Amino acid sequence: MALKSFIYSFILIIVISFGISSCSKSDDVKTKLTANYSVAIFIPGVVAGSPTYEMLVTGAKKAIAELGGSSLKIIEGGYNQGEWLDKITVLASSGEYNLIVSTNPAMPEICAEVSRQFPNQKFFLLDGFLEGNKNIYTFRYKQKEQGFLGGYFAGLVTSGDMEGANNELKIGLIAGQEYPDMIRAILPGYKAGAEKANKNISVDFRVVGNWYDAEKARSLAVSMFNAGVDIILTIAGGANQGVIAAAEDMGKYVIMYDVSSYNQAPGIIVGSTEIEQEKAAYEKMKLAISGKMLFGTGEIATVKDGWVGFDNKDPLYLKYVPQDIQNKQELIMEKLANGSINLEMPKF
Ligand code: RBF
Repeated sequence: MALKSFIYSFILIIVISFGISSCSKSDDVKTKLTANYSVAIFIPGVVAGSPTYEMLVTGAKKAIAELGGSSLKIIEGGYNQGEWLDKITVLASSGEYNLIVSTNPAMPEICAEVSRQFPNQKFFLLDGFLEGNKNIYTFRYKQKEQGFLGGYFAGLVTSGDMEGANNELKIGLIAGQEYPDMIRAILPGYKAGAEKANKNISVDFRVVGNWYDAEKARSLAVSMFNAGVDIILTIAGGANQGVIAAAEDMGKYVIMYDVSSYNQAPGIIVGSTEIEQEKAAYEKMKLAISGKMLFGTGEIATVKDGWVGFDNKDPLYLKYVPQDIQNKQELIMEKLANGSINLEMPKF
């Protein structure tokens, strides 16, 4: 009996002390903290307006809430990329986190550098690629396919007779900045897709220089539309809003990249490629928490596996996009999914 009540008191003390430590931790964005698996998400930028970042946060929160017993801290690293290495070093050196999570193609290199100094720190990195570091697991999307889906669709629109389409065979791509995935996978995929629709199409590619300046993006878009472009794929985070505004003013078209958002500008946003980043964050976080994440490996997620796609089911897509374009787009999606079109993803 005495032993039993001792055990009860012991358990009570543990429960109370966990409660106190969780309450006393200062944190603005923290989910339930009850026990041992501690996760820090480092956002290389800010969350709002960047689709891949928003999806990571949503998916991770869902996994933490579902499994319970884990804590989640979200740190926005800001737009000064020169500070990211130091900020992640601080996280790793605290020794507080079982896992540091981040997302974008620049993060594997930065985290590998931190990893050399803190070899016990584990990392889970989305939208980037690295193999062979026993503390890092990466999950990258086959962005050549994603670009291809956008480019084919843009090619159909510029070759077709939608109201905002002109006779020139020019399409656009606006990027936040130039980076290897953009230059070696997304842009070549976009061009290949467009050429598949019509080999005479040319691509006007412009760079904002950051991921937030909507005014700069708007003026780039205006000059592209004035030069004969009638549809732009925008991959510029918060700056996307400027591209959409320009298209609205000029009766032109926009394709979104990572997440479908036709209702932001009905009849203007006419296409949207997609990645299942929320699902990836959710499923892989659950693996990590249960000790099953395959550190040391890098996965590449494809159309065939359902991680990359194009939203051709949204009612606004069905309403504004002519049936013949819808049919052709559907066919190309099937060809990527069944492997009859196979785009080599360069290794880098
Ligand atoms: N995408 C965003 O939407 N917002 C960002 O702030 C952002 N910052 C990036 C910074 C760097 C250094 C790199 C390489 C990419 C960044 N991206 C950003 C692009 C993002 O990771 C992804 O490649 C694109 O969204 C296409 O999926």
